[in-house]
Amino acid sequence: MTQLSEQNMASAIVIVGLGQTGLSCVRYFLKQGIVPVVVDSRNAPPGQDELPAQVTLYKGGLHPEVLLQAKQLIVSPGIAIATPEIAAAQQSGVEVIGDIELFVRAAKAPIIAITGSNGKSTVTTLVGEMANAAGVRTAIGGNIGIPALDLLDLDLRDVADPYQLYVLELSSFQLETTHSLQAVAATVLNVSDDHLDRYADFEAYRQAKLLIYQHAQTIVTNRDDGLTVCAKQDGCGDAIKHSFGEDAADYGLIQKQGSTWLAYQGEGIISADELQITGVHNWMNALSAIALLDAAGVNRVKTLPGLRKFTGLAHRCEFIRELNGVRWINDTKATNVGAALAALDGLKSSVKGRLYLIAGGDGKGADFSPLIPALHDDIALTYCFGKDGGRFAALSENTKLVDDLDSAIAEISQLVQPGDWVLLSPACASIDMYANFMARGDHFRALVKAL
Ligand code: UMA
Ligand code: ADP
Repeated sequence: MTQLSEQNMASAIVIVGLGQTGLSCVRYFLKQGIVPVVVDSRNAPPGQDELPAQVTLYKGGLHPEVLLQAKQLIVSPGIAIATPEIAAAQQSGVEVIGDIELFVRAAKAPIIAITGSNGKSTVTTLVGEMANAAGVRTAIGGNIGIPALDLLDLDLRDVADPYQLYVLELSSFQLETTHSLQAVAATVLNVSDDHLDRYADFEAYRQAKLLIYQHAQTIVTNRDDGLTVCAKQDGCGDAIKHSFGEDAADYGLIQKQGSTWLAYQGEGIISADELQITGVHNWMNALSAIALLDAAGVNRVKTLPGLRKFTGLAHRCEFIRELNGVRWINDTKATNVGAALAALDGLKSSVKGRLYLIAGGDGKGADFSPLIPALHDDIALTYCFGKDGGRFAALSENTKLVDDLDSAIAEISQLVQPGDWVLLSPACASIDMYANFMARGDHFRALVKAL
């Protein structure tokens, strides 16, 4: 472990966590001539090989002696600010913020801010593509996997052509350490059980999400999910309010010329038939994107080519192949119950034969019971694996517990008939068996392609 030196102990800026976020914070400070120090609880944090030599890393613990002497802690989203060492520093007067707070203090363009339990990455990408289609130079980042501070780079290097709009996907963890966000438009897309291993209860998780509305110019809520609605006491009394939903009010759906249309206050904007993304949940994603861009003042007509072209993201209800009349779908990004339910609801009307589900992994403390009706009604058989595979298998008699994805696919491939579909939509995180959800999806794809 690195020894504390007098010089490093004097560092005012301490970055807690050396993942993607920590490294982006290091780059940000070094560009301004400030040398931070980094603390990480792990013995071998992932980014240590990329850390510039002048930055000292204290690893193998959270080193309270380093945290207590700091002026500012920049805490990575993977670490709870309630962690005793961080809470103690905060109580002694050290400022505790996250990378998004640094970003919003420095950003020179308006910010569209997006959170929710599901659909964040889809809507963030879609808003970015629609804004760019309209000729607005737009950058997307945040929880989507592009650290927000890295987006500021281009502004500094290329001041002649700076970004005109930022679109940030924000997690509840990031919102907890952000205080100065003043989004031009903010949305909570939906709220369902997630990350209950990190929060005292569901309401605490929801309240963290609602922080996105604070000081926003316009807020966009989901009419079909009352949990996204912000009350005055949640800090959004003065914001302009819009909503999206399946009825015809405000941003909604109407029937026109025999088709479903996405509409604003009853006026059709675009027919759902023109979209390449499918399922009602994706129509809601598109409506929220339109509402956010309207609020940001982007010319709606010019954004629509971006919406028409959008084919969705990999790992979200991604079609892998059709083999002997059987369709194989990768929805590894369904890391919670709400996302798996949306996939089952969205796909079931298209399945001509039977649907096989593959689920399980780390359930993050969630209650799986909302899935019970779907497991009985819509699914031929559910194969379960991973840390919470047993808990999943107990939900229904229609389930089979297997060791891993390889066994699930090997067994299912012997059972399927033409017209059947096989869906990986785990309702769980992947970290018990994979580096991340993408590795799980890549494994599924490779196994299915090898059939
Ligand atoms: N960790 C330690 N000790 C430390 C620091 C971190 O054990 O001292 C662990 C954390 O508990 C966590 C892991 O390291 O399990 C990664 O945490 P991190 O904060 O270092 O993560 P980053 O690599 O910086 O990635 C984070 C987001 N990760 C989390 O919030 C856990 C990424 O979202 C995000 O893309 C990235 O910043 C850029 O903004 C990922 C995620 O899973 C995709 N997010 C959750 C979600 O979407 O459900 C919220
Ligand atoms: P997030 O970034 O919030 O995890 P993604 O866009 O990556 O969201 O999608 C994650 C999962 O949620 C996928 O399985 C996808 O099919 C599902 N999903 C996408 N949009 C919605 C929505 N509006 N409501 C519920 N589930 C959704």
